[in-house]
Formats: sequence, structure tokens, C-alpha cells
Amino acid sequence: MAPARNLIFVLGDQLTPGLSSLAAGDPAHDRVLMAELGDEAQYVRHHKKKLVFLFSAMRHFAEELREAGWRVDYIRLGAAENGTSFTGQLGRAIAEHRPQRILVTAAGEWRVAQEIAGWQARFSLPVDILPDTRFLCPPEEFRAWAAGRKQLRMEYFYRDMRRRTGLLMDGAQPAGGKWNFDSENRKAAAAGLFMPRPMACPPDAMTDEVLALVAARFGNHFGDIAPFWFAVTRADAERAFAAFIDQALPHFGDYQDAMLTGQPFLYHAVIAQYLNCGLLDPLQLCRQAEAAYRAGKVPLNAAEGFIRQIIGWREYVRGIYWLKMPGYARSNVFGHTRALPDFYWTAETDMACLRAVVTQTREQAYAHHIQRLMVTGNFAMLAGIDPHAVHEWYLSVYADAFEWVELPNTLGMSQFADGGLLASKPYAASGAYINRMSDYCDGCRYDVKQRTGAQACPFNALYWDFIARNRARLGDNPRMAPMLRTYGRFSAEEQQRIGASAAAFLAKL
Ligand code: DLZ
Ligand code: SF4
Repeated sequence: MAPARNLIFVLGDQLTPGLSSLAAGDPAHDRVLMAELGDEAQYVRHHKKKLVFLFSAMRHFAEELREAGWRVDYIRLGAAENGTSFTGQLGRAIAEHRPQRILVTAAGEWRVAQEIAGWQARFSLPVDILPDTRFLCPPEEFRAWAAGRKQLRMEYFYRDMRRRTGLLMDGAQPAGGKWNFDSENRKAAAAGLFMPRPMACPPDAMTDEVLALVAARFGNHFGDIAPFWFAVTRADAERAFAAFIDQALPHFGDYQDAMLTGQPFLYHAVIAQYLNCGLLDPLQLCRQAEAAYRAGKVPLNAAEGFIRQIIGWREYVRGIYWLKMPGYARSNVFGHTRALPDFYWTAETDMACLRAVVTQTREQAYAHHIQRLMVTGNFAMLAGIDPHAVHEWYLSVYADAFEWVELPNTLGMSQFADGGLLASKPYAASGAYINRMSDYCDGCRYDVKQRTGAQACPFNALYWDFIARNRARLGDNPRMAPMLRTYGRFSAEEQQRIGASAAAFLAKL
């Protein structure tokens, strides 16, 4: 066999035909390598549905590349020696194909990028690491944007991205005269609203094989493997997105922050898993959402809210990740050290909100942003859980979670472990917030109206105890001042009861 000219390593979250490494290669001379890797499946113990999704999407993508004329080495889990790591598989493929050069699109995760950075020296071969052009803002540009700013406010970054892409712009002005319609997006959901389900794709034969593989090899990982309904091809993911635009986007804005028992999806798109492994293209999704608005099919607050998540928040957290890693992973400004409670895995807790969110996470490898931020995340911060353990939990349980997006969302936004680089205040809330935005409290054995005592909603005492514990640190944050003042007005006895209630609850965790 003639040696390959380039060996192109396509990673599991690079399932995009226009990927920079593929664009730099040539099917006539080059060879593509893809590998299912034990190390990647287990460095955190990913949810079974996530593993099925990724491996099946990888296998389907390899077929797509073959149909486009590429020669693809696709290494199935457990199929070849040196099998469990990127570097091990690359070494094996180099020995077999004797390429002149390695092409790879920059890895999404710092850990993998470090590994790739060592390849040139290790294999004495040129390694071209190409920029990941699927993102709109390259890390260097974000660095330049951040340089010299005291606060890295997403809102200003987002406006620049709107101007740059022209999305929802009328000339130099934002459509509707406002950049951000978030204040219109806080309706609580009422039971009985028509809730479309995300489009379900029954497993094909290839997915059935992966289901058997994951059940056999990773049966002890968290999460229900069945029913498996995620799309695993670009065509199906695009259909699922089109269905979202048609059926759910019109209400997505209004009910973005709502939570309802037995309704895991509400009007959410549930496409982040497709987006983050490369099946869907971010800019194309935004153009479709804008077109639906321009055609009068969806209101502006919905289209703007959706587009802001993609070109604003998603790009912004990636920028923060590459700006701050590797140190960012160790952020722990509150010095929290408590172990993650078992009920994050078992859902066995009397707190109905946490039970609902963990149960749904186990069933679907999905929860929406407010469930993640204000239920599981909020509880972990109030209870003083080690933020690194919280990070590893989110990274493993959600199908869309890749470290570049999950880590800043967890450590920065949700746990405030970075001391306020990402968020202007801790997203701490008592039971009242959860009661306002959900129906969880109706079915809970705790009383959301009581602050202390054995029947009181644990979020309440934990919330005030968190405020009290961190008085000194939060004192100069103007957005926390009202809460600190309220706490200060409690009687000494009430403050004492809060401390005792929180301590009694935590002692039993
Ligand atoms: C998350 C993941 C998993 C579970 N499995 C694989 C795999 O078998 N092969 C692979 O190439 N990538 C996998 N990934 C994605 C990587 O862990 C990592 O998130 C990306 O390569 C980004 O750096
Ligand atoms: Fe959650 Fe408290 Fe409401 Fe129970 S009462 S569901 S613990 S917020």
C-alpha cells in the first residue's frame, strides 16, 4: 500500500464535513483516522446515553466521509492494540500508514490540546494543528477583546458578535431597537400548555450495535441507556432543529426559565449535543432562527434569546475557557470541600426539585439551563460542595457537556468559584425562586414557606447561611447588598436558628 501523504485525526466532537483538517487534506492521497477510546469514555464516567450518542454519531460520520471518497481508519472500542488513548491510536496508525504529516483541527479541550502538542516531538513528524473554524470568535480574538477590560461582560461581547455576523441587525441598529429581550423571558409555565417533544429518531442497525457495546462495557456508568432517541446523523439533527423552529421556538423565549414536573423539555431545543459534536453549524442555526422571525413565524424575544445563547454565551464561555485554562479548573473562591451527595446519582432525596432534575438527568442525559443553574447548581453552592466534584458531575451526566463549555458554566456561572469573572453575582436563591418558576414545591414534603426547622425547605436556611458565611466576601458586591441588609435585620435568635437548621441539614447529607 502506498504511504498516505497526510494522516488526518478527526476527534469525536469534530463530526463536521467542512472541518479545517479535512479541508486541508485530499481524499485521493490522505487517510482519516477516527477512534473510539476507552480513556475518553472513562476519564469521567460519561452517561450511557452520551456514549451511545457519540460513538454512533462517530460511526455514521465515518460512513459519510467514506461516501464522500475518503479512506477512513475507524477504530471501534476494543478493536486494536494501543487502543485506549489518542496518542496510542495515532502511534499505531503512523506505523501502518507511514504518513508524511499529521493534520488535526485544534482540540476543544485543554487536556487533549496538551496531548496533541506533544505529538510532533514524540513521533518526529510535522503536526499541523489547524484552527477550529466552526466557532465564530477565535481564542486570540477573544484574548484581544478581554485585554485591558476589568470586567468581561457577556453583553458587550454579544453586541460585537451581532455586529460582526449581522444577525438581527437593521443596519447599525439591533432589530426591535434593543439588544436583549431577556426581561420578557421569565414566565412560569402552567400545566396544560401545549408542549411539543423534541423530534425522536428511533435507533438504526448501527446504533443498535453501539447500544449493545455500551450496555456490555459501560453498564455500570450512570444513566438509562433506553429509550435512545437522539439523532446521530447531520440530516436527522437538521430535521430535529427544523421541528424546533416550527413547534417550540415561538414560545421558547417566554418559558425559557420555567420548570414543570414530568416535562423535561418544555420549549427547549435540546440540540446542544448535536451542536457541540459538530453535527449542526452554529451560524446556520442562527440564520434559520432569524429567518423565522423575519417571516413573522416567531416573536423577536424568542429569536433573540436563542441567538444570544449561540453567538453570545456559547462563544463567550469558550473564550473564557481558553483565556483562563489550566488554572481555571482549580477555582474555588469559597474554599468549598464537601463531597457531592449521593442523591446526585440516585435521585433519592425528599427534596422534590432535586429528585425531579436528577431523575430526568438519569433518564435523558438532559436538563435545561435553569434546572442546572438554579436547582442542582444552586444547591451545590449553598451546601458548600467541592466545585471540582460538581464540575465532574455535569461533565459526565449531560450529553452536550464538553469541558470547554461545561467547565466555565459550572465553575464560573453556577458555583461562582472564580469570584465573579463570569457572573456579576452568585446565582444563589432560596426556595422562593424555585417555587415561583416551577410546580416542584407542590409535591414536596418540605414547606417552601418555612425558613427554619425540620419541615422547612432546606434551600431557605442554606441560602441565608450561605449569605451569612460569605458576608465579608460578598459585602462589596452591590447586587448582594439587599440580601445582606435583609439578613442583618433578622433577630439574633433567627440568625442562630438559620445557622442551626443549615448545620443540622448538612450533618445528615
Ligand atoms: C467525550 C468523548 C468520548 C466519550 N469518547 C470519545 C472517543 O471515543 N473518541 C474521541 O475522539 N473523542 C471522544 N470524546 C471527545 C473527547 O473526549 C474530547 O472531548 C474532544 O476530543 C475535545 O477535545
Ligand atoms: Fe425544592 Fe424546597 Fe420546593 Fe421542596 S420546597 S421542591 S426542596 S424548593
